[in-house]
Amino acid sequence: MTKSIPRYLTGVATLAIIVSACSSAATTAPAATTAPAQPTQAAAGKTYDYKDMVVGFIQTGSESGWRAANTASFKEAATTKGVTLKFYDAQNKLENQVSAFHQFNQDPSVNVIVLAAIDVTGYDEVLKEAQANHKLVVLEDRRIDADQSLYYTYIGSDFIEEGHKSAAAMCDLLKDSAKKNVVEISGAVGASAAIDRAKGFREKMGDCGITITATQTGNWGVPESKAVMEAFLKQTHDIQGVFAHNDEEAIGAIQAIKEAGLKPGVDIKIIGLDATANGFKALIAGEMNADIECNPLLADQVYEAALKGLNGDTSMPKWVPSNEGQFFAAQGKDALEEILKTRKY
Ligand code: GYE
Repeated sequence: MTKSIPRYLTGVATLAIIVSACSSAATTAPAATTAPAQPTQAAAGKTYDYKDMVVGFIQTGSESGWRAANTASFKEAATTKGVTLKFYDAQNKLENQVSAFHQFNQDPSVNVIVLAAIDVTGYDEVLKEAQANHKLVVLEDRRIDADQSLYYTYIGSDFIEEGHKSAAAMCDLLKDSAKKNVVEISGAVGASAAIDRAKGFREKMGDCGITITATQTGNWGVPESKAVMEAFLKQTHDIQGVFAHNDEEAIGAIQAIKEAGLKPGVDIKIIGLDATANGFKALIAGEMNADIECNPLLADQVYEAALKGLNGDTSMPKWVPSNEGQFFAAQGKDALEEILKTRKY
């Protein structure tokens, strides 16, 4: 039974999907075939184990250190648990994610689909298709604006809370500054991480009278964020702080500030997000003042949740927020170097 697939779903030709763990390596998408097996609770009496789990994993792309750590956690945990992982890198294109999702829906071997959503919308059709094909869907990293009945659970950070923490940290950094003009280098437009961090920061910035005087996306990357900060500095040097939505964006801003003859972390306070190794190095150098952690190591929680779902567990909450901390240059070089030694990303 071949379904008529919407035009935009046929746009992208065969997708490159990397298969790993206990099945032999292959690199091309499985062809769409007849109606898939019925994995979840429908398979009465069957108790699933990790070796029965075939996961179609739809990653955003490879845009940052955080993303690399997130991808590595899924590949490593799949090998450790014996999960068959079909990994797809969407190169940060929504249409690629939707096409891969459709292909996994049509793949009879896949019983779990994990999505790290590039955007908050655009997945309803393939989510409904997954439900019709008895695929268990787990969201990781980023939330989406879809009916919760269309996915099993979401495991990811409270990005609004990260925005709150960022504003509180900036308020503290600017407590002795008469002026509190802050520029924002935001994440990719449409990403829940960017939308919610921006919202959280704005909810708390009024506590100390911070004003966001300029905002623009740096698309999670160093070079683009450097160019954004150069443009901000061309406009004015009356900037007391930078709120960057991830470490790469903060590092781009730091480079531009230095090239403008100013001292990052001193003349202009810098806050980053993720707390990756590169973020720590900027903290240790005193060029970044605060780094709000966002945990990329989500694979174990996601696979555990998926196994519960395959075995019919209906007690799983719809959102499992990650546990996260924050780090400050003020903690001192030695202390931060000790912490850095203990971190996996
Ligand atoms: O902050 C950024 C990555 O979704 C939390 O995406 C993630 C964000 C992270 O590109 O570095």
